[in-house]
Amino acid sequence: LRNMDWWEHCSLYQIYPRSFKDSDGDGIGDLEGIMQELEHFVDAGVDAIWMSPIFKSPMVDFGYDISNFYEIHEEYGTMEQFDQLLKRAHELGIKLLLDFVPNHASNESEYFIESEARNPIYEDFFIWDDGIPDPENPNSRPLPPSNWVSQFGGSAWEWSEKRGQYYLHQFAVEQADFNFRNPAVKQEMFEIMKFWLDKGVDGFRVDALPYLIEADPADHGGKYPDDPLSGLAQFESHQLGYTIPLYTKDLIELYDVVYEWREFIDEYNKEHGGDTRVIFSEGYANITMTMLYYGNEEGKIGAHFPFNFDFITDVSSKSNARDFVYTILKWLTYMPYGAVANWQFGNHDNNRMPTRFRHDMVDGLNSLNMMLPGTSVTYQGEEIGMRDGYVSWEDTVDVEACNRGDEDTYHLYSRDPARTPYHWNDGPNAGFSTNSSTWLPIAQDYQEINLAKQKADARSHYKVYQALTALRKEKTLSHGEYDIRALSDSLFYLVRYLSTHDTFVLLFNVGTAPDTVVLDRVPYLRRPATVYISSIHSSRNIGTVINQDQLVLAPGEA
Ligand code: TEU
Repeated sequence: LRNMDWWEHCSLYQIYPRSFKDSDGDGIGDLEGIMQELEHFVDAGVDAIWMSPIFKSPMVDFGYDISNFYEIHEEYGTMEQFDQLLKRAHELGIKLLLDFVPNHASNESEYFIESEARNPIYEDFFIWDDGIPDPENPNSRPLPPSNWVSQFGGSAWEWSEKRGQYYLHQFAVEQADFNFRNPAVKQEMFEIMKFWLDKGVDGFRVDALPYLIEADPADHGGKYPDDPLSGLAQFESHQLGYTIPLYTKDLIELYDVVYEWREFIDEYNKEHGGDTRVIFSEGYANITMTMLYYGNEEGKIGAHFPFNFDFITDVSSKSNARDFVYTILKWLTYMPYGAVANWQFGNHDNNRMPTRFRHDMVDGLNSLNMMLPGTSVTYQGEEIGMRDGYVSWEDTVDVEACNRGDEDTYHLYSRDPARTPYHWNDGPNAGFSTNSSTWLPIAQDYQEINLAKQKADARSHYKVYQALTALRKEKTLSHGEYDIRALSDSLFYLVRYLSTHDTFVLLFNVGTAPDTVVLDRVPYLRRPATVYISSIHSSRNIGTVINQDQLVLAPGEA
């Protein structure tokens, strides 16, 4: 069997630092808190962690608006604490990846302040434009250069009084888009990566890549071209969906930047030796554009893998077994030959997994995540089946919800419910903080759903999760073949097999009624078989021997 590099089959875990563990009682998670709980990852069987941004930031988008890419945000701790955290993680055998946000910087960054002041070094660091003279009021402020819209609502252009020009922001007004046609910007990005690599980080999750490059006015008669209007234009004005982002998203030039980063990191790996440092790219795009992050037909190589969001975007509680199989095979079919797959059911931008699916599907979904070929990704809390927290309009802090929503509609946009603090135990504030108020409220169900309880219970989501991370050490799961098929609208199987090694079979009833599997229909399933892991509400205990011809699975049972 070939030697696998760590990232090809690891259990990767996303920490949302603001909500993981508060060590100093200010109601906000911090690095020292993560440090104190590092053993959790050893106990859970996690191999690698990626952390949402921890850099200096005014926190308009909770760290995705970075004002200094080389400093630690003061609420999260100090550089010394970061160095210690990295050292301790490595001592425990855990890899640590940072969130690299190259698309934009905070309007409080030195880059932006100097750019706005036309300091020649930074003048072209962002996308600046005069705008279009208003034919009706020639003496008033010009109109925005194009109809481009921000992901967080409203125009993507913001007027700067100081510079007398518009700047582009595809996210919040306070997140100015870098100009990636400027070589100095590209150079700065290498410097930032090098700074953290020199500290010893194991790589980066790279943020918001589809938005990296926009159409060049030079190719459009000197003007920023308008995006075409979508069918929604008649219903909503200047909102997301109003336009089709033809000139602002998925531009082919952006991939060359990613390929250059890969060359850089490969070079770094070669020069420095040690364990491989990696880049995992983030971007919601169609399957073709997503696969280009892996590399292109001309042999260019990009990210070690692009994050696979298909379980987030393509399936939900409304999906049947065939939808699941189709979604899984989609990625495996389009992926370039020899590439590494990855799977995830949630992150800090989307409703939590048990809420988006059903509560009774937690163990089945974690099993699927862990048993598919490639790397599994867990969002903080999925190991204990944490659900969305309720966050009232008054408590809402997500910039997207505040900008796009109002008291009646904010819940359609808010990412806060997936970001409420982690449930360590059933004590005050779920053991997250000693402060009586936390930056987001603690979800009401923390006494039912928390880590301490699940460690004590004979059966729990957490125990299933531990069994799964252990199971992943089997050669069959790292190196084996797969076979996936729907047996009915509600039931599908995933078989992992490898020559003379044990075969592992996942049977999953994603439907809402009991369903029967005829075991002869599951290839490679030899009988008698043994129940190795089962969902917590299953009537089958671990170790149960299956020798009959058919099995009835309860709704959600796996
Ligand atoms: O998200 C990028 C992204 O594609 C967003 O459009 C995402 O789909 C949106 O948040 C959904 O509501 C990344 C980060 O994950 C997100 O937290 C940041 O807000 C965003 O970049 C800007 O940095």
